[in-house]
Amino acid sequence: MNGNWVLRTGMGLVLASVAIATGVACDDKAPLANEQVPLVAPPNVPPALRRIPERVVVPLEAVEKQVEIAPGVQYRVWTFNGSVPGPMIRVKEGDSVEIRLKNRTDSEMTHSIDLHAVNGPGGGAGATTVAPGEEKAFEFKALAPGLYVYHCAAGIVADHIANGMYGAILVEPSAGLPRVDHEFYVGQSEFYTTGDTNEKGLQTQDTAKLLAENPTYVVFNGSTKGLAGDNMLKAKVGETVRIYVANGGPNFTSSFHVIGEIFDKAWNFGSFSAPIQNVQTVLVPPGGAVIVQFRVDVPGDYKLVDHALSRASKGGVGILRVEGAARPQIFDVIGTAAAGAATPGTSGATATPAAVSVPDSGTLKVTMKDNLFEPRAIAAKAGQTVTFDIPNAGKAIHNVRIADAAGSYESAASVVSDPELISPGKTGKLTFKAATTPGTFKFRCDVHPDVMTGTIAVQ
Ligand SMILES: [Cu+2]
Repeated sequence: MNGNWVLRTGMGLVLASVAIATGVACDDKAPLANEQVPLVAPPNVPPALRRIPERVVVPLEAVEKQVEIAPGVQYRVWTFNGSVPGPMIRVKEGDSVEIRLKNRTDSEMTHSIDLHAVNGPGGGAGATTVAPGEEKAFEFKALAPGLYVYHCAAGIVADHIANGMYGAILVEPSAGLPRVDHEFYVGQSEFYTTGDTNEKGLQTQDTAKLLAENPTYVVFNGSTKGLAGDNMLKAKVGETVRIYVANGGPNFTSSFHVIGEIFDKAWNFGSFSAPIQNVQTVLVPPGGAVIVQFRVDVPGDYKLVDHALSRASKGGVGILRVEGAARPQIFDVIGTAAAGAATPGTSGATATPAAVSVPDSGTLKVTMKDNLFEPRAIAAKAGQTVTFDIPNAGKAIHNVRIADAAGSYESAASVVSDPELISPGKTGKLTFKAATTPGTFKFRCDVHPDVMTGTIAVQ
């Protein structure tokens, strides 16, 4: 949401129409317009384009800034226009595209841009190598439709990409693309930090890990929360979703997969030749892209992952939340009505195991295994100060978050374990004061919200 919205003036369309009407050729020497393309930060995608090629201007800025790449983990990213990945650039087949790259005066590094959509030396990198405070530009003809990666190509290139300098440029085919309900832009990339995964504080790049291709984080859209929490993707039952997936790498090929969905269509390697159909997982190489499209049929949370799933514990999990009415003719859990265990805290008393009471000391061990808590039904006394000791005995990262009195995990009144994400073998803590009046509170693991749930009955 923090990208630039450079508004289209409409002038381009008018001039282009005049040119066609009067038979003026759309060649490089007679540019039709100098319209700035709209640039929006991920996961947003700029709107579909006019049908007539134009001359367009893409204003980019190299911005170095400190951001949070995981809860409590700060890192100085290098970016195009302030986001990781940089904004998705959308141009039309046949457009003449002027790329302007300005390097902010407060930058420490020289940067550049190599766009894989360019036919020309270095993809434009040589023409745009800019020291702090400099601005340079070049122009290219968007000859071939497709989804392409762009990246900084200054210095040690892997270094600049691993710090966040990559993005996607869509060269829309002349005939346009079929309309869908939602278009999203997802970038996968790695961070190589001196500290271990989830080690808090300001981290710097670990060059040895970078050269060994041993990342500390593998993330979507620049952080472990790039597509989760406030940044999760949303759609409604019956809608169509298209995702433009770009892999900055710099090193890992992504086995991109949406858990619980089948891609109705996938345009492999970002090429708009005939799509393949009914695909489970697509390969997205570093410096490459894929477009996937599917209809969501059943409500629920769908996880976006790199199916090399060890990477999920390094942050690479996103959420697509689908809302709407259940479709039991497509997906039905047998016996849900009787068990009720899927919604703890409501009518699930008969299926929930006997509650374990918090001792008078107030401290209770709540062990996190992969996919469940033990115990998961807990009883506490009204007003009691309770501390959960939370060892992670599983192989995945987990946490514990207790919902607020209204059952919401999103509100500020929900309480979360410390650390917020607990690695396998580590132990977290969560101290809270039980409500002063009886009631039932839900808790869950934010990473596995569908399966790792429990209840605290305040008596
Ligand atoms: Cu750079």
